[in-house]
Amino acid sequence: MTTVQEIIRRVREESGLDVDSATPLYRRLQIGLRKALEQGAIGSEEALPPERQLAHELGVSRVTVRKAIRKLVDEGLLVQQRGAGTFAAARIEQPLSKLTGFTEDMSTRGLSPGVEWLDRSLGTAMPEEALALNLSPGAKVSRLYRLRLANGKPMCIEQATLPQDVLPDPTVVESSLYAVLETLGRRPVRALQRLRAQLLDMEHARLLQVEPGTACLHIERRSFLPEGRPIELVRSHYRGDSYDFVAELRL
Ligand code: 16G
Repeated sequence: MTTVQEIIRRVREESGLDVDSATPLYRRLQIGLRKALEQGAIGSEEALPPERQLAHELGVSRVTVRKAIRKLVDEGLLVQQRGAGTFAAARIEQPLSKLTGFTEDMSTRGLSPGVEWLDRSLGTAMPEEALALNLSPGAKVSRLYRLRLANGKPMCIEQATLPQDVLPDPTVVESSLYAVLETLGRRPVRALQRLRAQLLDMEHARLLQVEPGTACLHIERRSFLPEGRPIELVRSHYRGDSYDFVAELRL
């Protein structure tokens, strides 16, 4: 937990409020607060110093503070609770060692999972999909393209490809793919994931409701049945400000 003075010092440093600049003060404060949040100077679910104190110590008006905060609430980085104050939005901690699905992950956290379908279709495997899923060129595949939400907030975009003999009809997936695979007796038991940082393009940024060029976490997952057959290739873009992937390491 950072002290109020330390938070204010970091925000002042990152905002460049004393520098001559054509950028409006609220915008500079918004950038400074965002950086303090991204760098962890204001931790997950930690309270922001009161508006009045921020305005006083940073030498700006309360209107400026309020405007910067409102912008960050719109970005999903801050949440306001009536009568209690403003807090850094909670980050989701996702262990990297358990093979679970999004619906299950959100439900165990008491969050309500949501989905916005962008596409559910049948098609022909592209070369990299055929390679990842051990299919012959031209094999039929089911594709699922969706925006996933937690309590209505966009969390990630997922593009999944499965062999058609594993998932014959993609439209049967309403909310959880893993629940459907379970009923088909084809739930994966193992997966390989590759994570890397990426900058969001216009389309993905729009869907995730962040500025284009914002950093995200790109994850590629290949999941396998008990006998070793790869049955799922998923490429996801996670909002960088909402997720922590946590791995336990042992000697
Ligand atoms: C997770 C998986 C994704 C899987 C989905 C199933 C990662 C990076 N991705 O989002 O591969 O298809 O869960 O979730 O964890 P569902 O059962 O809710 O459709």
